Amino acid sequence: MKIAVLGGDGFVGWPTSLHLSDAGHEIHILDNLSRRWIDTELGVQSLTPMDSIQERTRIWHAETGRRIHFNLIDLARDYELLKGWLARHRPDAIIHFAEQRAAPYSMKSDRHKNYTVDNNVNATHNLLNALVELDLDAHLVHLGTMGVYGYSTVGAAIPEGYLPVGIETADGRTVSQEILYPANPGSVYHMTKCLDQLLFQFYAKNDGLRITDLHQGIVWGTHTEQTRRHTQLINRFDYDGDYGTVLNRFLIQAAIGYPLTVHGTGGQTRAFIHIQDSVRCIEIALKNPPQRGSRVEIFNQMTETHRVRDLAGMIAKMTGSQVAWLPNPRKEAAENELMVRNGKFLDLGLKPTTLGEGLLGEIVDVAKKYAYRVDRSRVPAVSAWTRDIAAKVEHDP
Ligand code: USQ
Repeated sequence: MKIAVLGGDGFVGWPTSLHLSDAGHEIHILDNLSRRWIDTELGVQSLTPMDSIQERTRIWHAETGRRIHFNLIDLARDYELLKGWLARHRPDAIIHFAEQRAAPYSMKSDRHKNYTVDNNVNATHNLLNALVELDLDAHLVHLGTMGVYGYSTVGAAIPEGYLPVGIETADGRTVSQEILYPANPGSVYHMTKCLDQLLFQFYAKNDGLRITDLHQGIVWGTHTEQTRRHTQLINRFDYDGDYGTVLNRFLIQAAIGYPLTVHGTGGQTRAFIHIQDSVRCIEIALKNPPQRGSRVEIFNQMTETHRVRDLAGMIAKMTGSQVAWLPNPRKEAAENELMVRNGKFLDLGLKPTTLGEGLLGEIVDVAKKYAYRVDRSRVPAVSAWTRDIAAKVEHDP
């Protein structure tokens, strides 16, 4: 297939591009390199040294003989460029990762909230709009988030996207219907993914676009089979308080002797998936497109759930690290249960990579190798969800 990977320079986009290129697909990355600019804005860098996208693709070609094409396009701002590119190339499938993905970054200031909404919602809408205008029947696979469901304290099993409900009619009968699971975002970033869902629902219904939305949990790990092939193919690995995600942060903190930063009681339960499984899921989704005219296909892309304090306890035991119990900069339930249905990917052949398989140690080793690149002052998470919380966090950082 000819596949456009929008946001193919990012943490999941890059290993996905390599994985699909390796599987024989023709890959075209479209990216505005905003993630690299945000590093510059925040004054942080990936733990792992990353080369330019052009250099990465050159190395991939030297290693494998396969080409990955790169196009500098801003989906949210350059509608005509995007449309022109799609008109010329008419890809069979499009994978959409091109969104600002960090919840803390999206809550940093009014400017960051505006940026996240403008960037994410416009990027998605520009893409859908162009597909209709060009009468392009490419299968669109979008990287969404488990966070669209919210983290209620009830703990009822979360279905894959749709919830059956019974509605009473005027004549007293009850009719059943499946609706999009009620959105309950926990940050401006998560809210943009909820808005994406509505855009997808409309364009699938109105124009028959074929869309798959992947509700992904928190990704951990850094290497995949392909990024291991050459040091310059290495994936990015974030540790800072905005972009570093919880399990990867704990592993890096353990490697540099920094107390593990648990927010609040650590009673938050979240869904997780290893980066290798993430790229496999995307490939499985590509192989199983919905029919034209059917509703948006939704998968829960996660393999296990864990409580934050249990993860900290496991890593502390493994590495001898201390745990720091910090005031929570976020507005979120202190404790929640989480049960998630993920049978669709399992039925299609996904074999989950779980936490206990020695991979945690490998990640600590990667982190130790590059520990000299860590700026310890950038480890604390300082973006607060409200002014009141900011005042508390500043008082007791
Ligand atoms: N947390 C800590 N200590 C830390 C960092 C985080 O206790 O040092 C806690 C947070 O308070 C939160 C949980 O860990 O309760 C998860 O935080 P996270 O930063 O690992 O994940 P999140 O902000 O939810 O976002 C990440 C990705 C996002 C993706 C989402 C999937 O950045 O792109 O959509 O995970 S999910 O969480 O399932 O919505």
